[in-house]
Amino acid sequence: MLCAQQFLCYLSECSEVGLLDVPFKGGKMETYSVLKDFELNQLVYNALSFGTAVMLGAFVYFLTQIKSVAKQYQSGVAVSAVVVGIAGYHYYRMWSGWAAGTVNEGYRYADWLITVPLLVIELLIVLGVTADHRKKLMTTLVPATVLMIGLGYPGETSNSDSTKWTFWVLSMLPFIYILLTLSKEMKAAGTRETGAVSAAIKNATTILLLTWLVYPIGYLFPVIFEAGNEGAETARQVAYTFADITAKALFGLMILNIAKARSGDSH
Ligand code: RET
Repeated sequence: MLCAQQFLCYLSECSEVGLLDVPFKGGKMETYSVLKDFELNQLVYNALSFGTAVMLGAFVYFLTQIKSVAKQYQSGVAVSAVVVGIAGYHYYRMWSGWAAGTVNEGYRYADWLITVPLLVIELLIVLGVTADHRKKLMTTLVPATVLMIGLGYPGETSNSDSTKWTFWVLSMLPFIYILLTLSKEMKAAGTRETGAVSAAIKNATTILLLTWLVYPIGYLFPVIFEAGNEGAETARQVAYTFADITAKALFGLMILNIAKARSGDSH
């Protein structure tokens, strides 16, 4: 069944069907897929493709919005554009790798390593904290994000449950610190402000807390289910992808909302 489908696809060159990007080797068709289950493999392929499309679309949109906010918030929107631009590139690489039958978790972690500190920075730009306080927050929060992602990688790429748990616990320490610090700052900013600005900050807080929680849970899927379970691997990939879309593109929109609400009087 799969072979017939692939052959038809090959004839009609319908290369958008992930598994069916069929390399032709030595007169014999070879297919490469990460997961043996066709449906699950296709689901991850589609999620990664969707992620690429959303990130690149959001990149163009944020670029068009930079000038729509007051000068002091423009860099916040520009950073949002940089974040989804970098993610669009990494998603493209993950998607095309998956289509070729390979997974390189390095792209995901390289992406986080660059974009998570940037997300923190874009938030601090529109939050309205004093320049001094912002600097202080950045000097602890940015290293904490790097530590969180750096400690997650060895666990993510290990096959041993005990290694995975060890690095999960280690990575949770900076994670908890970051979430507590950011939610405290956001709560304070929400109360300091009134009206549309306060509402926009509260929305951004909810999105941030909910989506960031997905990551440490998604990481544990292959530990909770047995290693190599294809359903768990699919769930992990899909969870990370949707969390990334929310944490970068939707959160970017929230940042834009805050910046626009703040620009209301002055722009
Ligand atoms: C890891 C390892 C296991 C423990 C924890 C993790 C946290 C990851 C987070 C990633 C956030 C990424 C974002 C990307 C969006 O651009 C590394 C999975 C706590 C919180 C926000």
